[in-house]
Amino acid sequence: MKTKLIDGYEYIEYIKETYPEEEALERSQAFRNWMEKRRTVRDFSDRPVPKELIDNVILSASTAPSGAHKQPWTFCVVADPEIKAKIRVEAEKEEYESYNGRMPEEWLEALKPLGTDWHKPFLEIAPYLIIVFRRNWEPAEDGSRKNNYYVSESVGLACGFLLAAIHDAGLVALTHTPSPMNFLSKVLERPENEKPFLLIPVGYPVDDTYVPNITRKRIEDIAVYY
Ligand code: IYR
Repeated sequence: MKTKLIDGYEYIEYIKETYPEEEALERSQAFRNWMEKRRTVRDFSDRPVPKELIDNVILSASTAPSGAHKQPWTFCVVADPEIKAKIRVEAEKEEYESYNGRMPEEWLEALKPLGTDWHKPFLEIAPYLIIVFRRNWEPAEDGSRKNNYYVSESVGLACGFLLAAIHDAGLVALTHTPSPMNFLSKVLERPENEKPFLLIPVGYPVDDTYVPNITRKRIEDIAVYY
């Protein structure tokens, strides 16, 4: 490994990952086609998932860039049926209130094609719940708080990487946002520097799975070239 000191800090040689144009085009098309197949799934099978798969997708998520490379995330992985049941009870309590008064009519209308409601059986059926926490700061030895930076952006990126890794492993996921979700800090006894960010059930889909017939925006709708 080639190394170099710059301003007193060690740098390592970056091993380039570049391709001839034609190969790059093929790869980008293949990657795009594969990403197009990813879908949010709500109907999970209880088929077990090896823990090593979960370790790997979390490690892939943790390759995401983060503010000042602070990696301000914690992935809590829940397989324990009792904890899953507790989470379901608490989530459904909040979701019931949301769907019955807290969410405005326009929001409920927007969700209708997706078929969501306050029932969250997947919280008990999916073999794993990955609850992603954002670490707003780090506790220092002397009791003070060390800052993290761009925490939302960083954790959002890590969650994106996580979903891609889950898809790559042949698993499915659901980005669930019970609201408010502070109950997760209590149930999982998380320290005060961590706040829940996303709850992601992971597993295999049931045999006969249907997902909403949605389309994705075209390049003209999402990109502006200058
Ligand atoms: N948190 C609720 C509602 C919900 C909100 C959005 I925006 C969605 O895309 C889907 C659901 C729930 O999880 O059901």
